[in-house]
Amino acid sequence: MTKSALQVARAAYKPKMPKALYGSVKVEEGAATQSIADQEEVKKLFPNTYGMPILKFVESSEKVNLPVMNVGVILSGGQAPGGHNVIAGIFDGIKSLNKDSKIYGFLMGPGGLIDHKYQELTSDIIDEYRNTGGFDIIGSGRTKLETKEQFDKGLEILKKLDIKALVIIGGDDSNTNACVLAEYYKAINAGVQVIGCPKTIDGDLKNEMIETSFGFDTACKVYSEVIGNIERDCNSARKYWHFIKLMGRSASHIALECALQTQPNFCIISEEVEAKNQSLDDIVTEIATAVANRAANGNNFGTVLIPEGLIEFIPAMKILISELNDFLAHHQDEFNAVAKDEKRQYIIRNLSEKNAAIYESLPEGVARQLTLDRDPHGNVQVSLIETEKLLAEMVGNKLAEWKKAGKYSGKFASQVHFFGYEGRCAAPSNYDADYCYSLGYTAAALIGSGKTGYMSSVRNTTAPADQWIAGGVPVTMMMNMERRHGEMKPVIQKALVKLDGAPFKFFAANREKWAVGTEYVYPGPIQYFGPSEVSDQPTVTLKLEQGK
Ligand code: FBP
Repeated sequence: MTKSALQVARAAYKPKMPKALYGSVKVEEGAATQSIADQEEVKKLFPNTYGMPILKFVESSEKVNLPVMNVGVILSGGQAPGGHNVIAGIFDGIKSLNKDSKIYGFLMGPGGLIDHKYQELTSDIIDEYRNTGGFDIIGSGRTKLETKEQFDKGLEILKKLDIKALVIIGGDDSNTNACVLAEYYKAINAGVQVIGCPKTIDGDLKNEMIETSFGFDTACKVYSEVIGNIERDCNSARKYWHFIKLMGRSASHIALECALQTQPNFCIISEEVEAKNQSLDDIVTEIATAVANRAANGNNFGTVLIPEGLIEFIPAMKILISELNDFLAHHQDEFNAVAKDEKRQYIIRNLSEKNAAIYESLPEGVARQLTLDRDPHGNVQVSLIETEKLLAEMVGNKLAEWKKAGKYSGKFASQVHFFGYEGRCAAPSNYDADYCYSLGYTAAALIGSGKTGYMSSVRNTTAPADQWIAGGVPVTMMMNMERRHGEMKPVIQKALVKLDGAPFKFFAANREKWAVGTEYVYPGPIQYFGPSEVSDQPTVTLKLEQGK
């Protein structure tokens, strides 16, 4: 592999860790825990892993030398910067407990465990990937690990490789499944511990004990750099409104963090749209008003940030999508037989009156996407809907109406962008490099302490790394019961943007000023070297959440 100059220099970076992890550690156990809701139901489903205490690792003078403990690792779901450092941290941590322990990576996600596809990760391989972005060391995948057959199939290869612990690096669903697996292996006395690590750029796997999911920091910094560049471009040319969609599936954490970093003229927060029961037209009117207000000051340019999951948070769109899903599930063949230019009218004729009116108001392209792009379960793939184009087009139409009515006299030209994949494999920021390595090292300490059903937790991360607190949180503690595919299931509760939380409140208190003025902030590219106040900054979200 030809390496860039940055990659070569970055390979030498030594991630910072909580002070306690540098030598031998001992575990301090807190009080027994319970799930955040539905305690009785969750307890019944996890008789062996429910109620365990929160753990904290503290320095110890005792020398530990544990027996050989081979460990398996799985990267699950979408890429997030820092995954390689989690694996490096596990590797170094496990070797510190016994140098003869081995690490095996299961290839291309949880599917690798089921299909027995794996690779031993030796020190040469690990060294090639330290502080790099991507998940390419072993690949990732979205196979769900959830059935007994899969668990048993996995156990065969774990036994063959004498693996005593499995670390699943994934988001809320993967960690839920990791916990189900931990419970199952404990119930059948399989002798395999299961530990989770919190991953996802979306930032929606967080709670009292998990401050943030790894990758969120780097991805937001990458997007904010480019948003800042666009802001500067639009403030230079003064002729475009830029509509920028940001990845993040459902929660708007990424859009909010980027807004906090770059102070755009407008940022939609899906959770607020839902809480205010806003329609698509309400959102379009709000943006058009911002455009008109700026135009009145001679500023025919601006930036709008749009969270990827917006469509599903607009209550009326949610109802429309649900009716479309049901209708097409039963009439797909009939729909396929309709001539291309008749399809739109066919849908309008067959929807309920209210939904037909909403559908009719949508621009052609989006209406088509709602009926065409469906996943294997028959659901609309909302992430493929080009909301940035939809809003740019609808705002343009609204302004044209206002112009006719003499209510607006500015000029409106738009550009659209979608930032997502370009942030998922960036070289991890110092924050993510340190956080991930610490998460991995903590996972190794949890394994060394014989724990299962825990998620690796590193807290107090707005302080310098030596003051970070490493420990473990029982996964059952984060669970509640939710309806999934028509059945009540125990799942880790997804963290959406809290409208009464400090990051949103800060945004809400400033957004009017940012809408009218041109108060852009240009964060520039991630800095891997240099003064700590430039290169070691955590996200604004985290700082505000921790009152800093
Ligand atoms: P994870 O939750 O698995 O980390 O995935 C995050 C994400 O990047 C979302 O933001 C996005 O909607 C989705 O993955 C895209 O998935 P894919 O890589 O399959 O296109």
